[in-house]
Amino acid sequence: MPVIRATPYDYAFEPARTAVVMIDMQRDFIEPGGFGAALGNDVSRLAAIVPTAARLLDACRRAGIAVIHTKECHRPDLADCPPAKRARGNPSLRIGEAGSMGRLLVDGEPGSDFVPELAPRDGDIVVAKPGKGAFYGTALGEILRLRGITHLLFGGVTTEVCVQTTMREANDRGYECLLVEDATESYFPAFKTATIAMIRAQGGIVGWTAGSGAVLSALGAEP
Ligand code: TIU
Repeated sequence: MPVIRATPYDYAFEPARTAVVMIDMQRDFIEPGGFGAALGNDVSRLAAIVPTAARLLDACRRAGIAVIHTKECHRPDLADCPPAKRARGNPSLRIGEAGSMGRLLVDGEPGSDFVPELAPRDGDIVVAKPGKGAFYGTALGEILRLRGITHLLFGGVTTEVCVQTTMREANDRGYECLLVEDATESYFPAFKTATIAMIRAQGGIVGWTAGSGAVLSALGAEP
């Protein structure tokens, strides 16, 4: 069984019972003119992890690990968007309003799509989610149950919002969760650091963390 040299201790997993969940690597969060920018964030930091995330997904596919991409988005009629979410932050553009990549955070619009380097491949699974956590309002739990998945590797954006929320949801559901430290990023470096620290504190209260190099070596891939 492969073992990742992780923190706070080694993480052993069976590839056939493991999925990698790449959270919300969408143009709306990573490129200028999208939802992340409308909230006032400097989005330039997030693009830096794209090559690492792509290497991680490729290695997982080769190892027989299921690849799941999530995307935060809403129906075009916004019937699944709580008014409180739409109003939050008094943004320059609200969810559903038109920006340079189409209507913000609306499924099917250019901004809701994945960055091209991380486009889903044949056999990957895409989960559209209306919330920050990927289990809320989605079939993710059923998808994992039908495949007998017990272990989840996480990457994506942003570390302390959708990634952490989803990891906490998964941890409470009994999954063994590991965050790939250099395959996740935040608009706020201190929040990323704090999130990694709080996940693995107290003996791994939410799960494990490891660098992508440790994951790739466990998979027998070139770091
Ligand atoms: N604002 C922010 O940091 N994140 C989000 O709104 N969504 C995700 O993290 N995907």
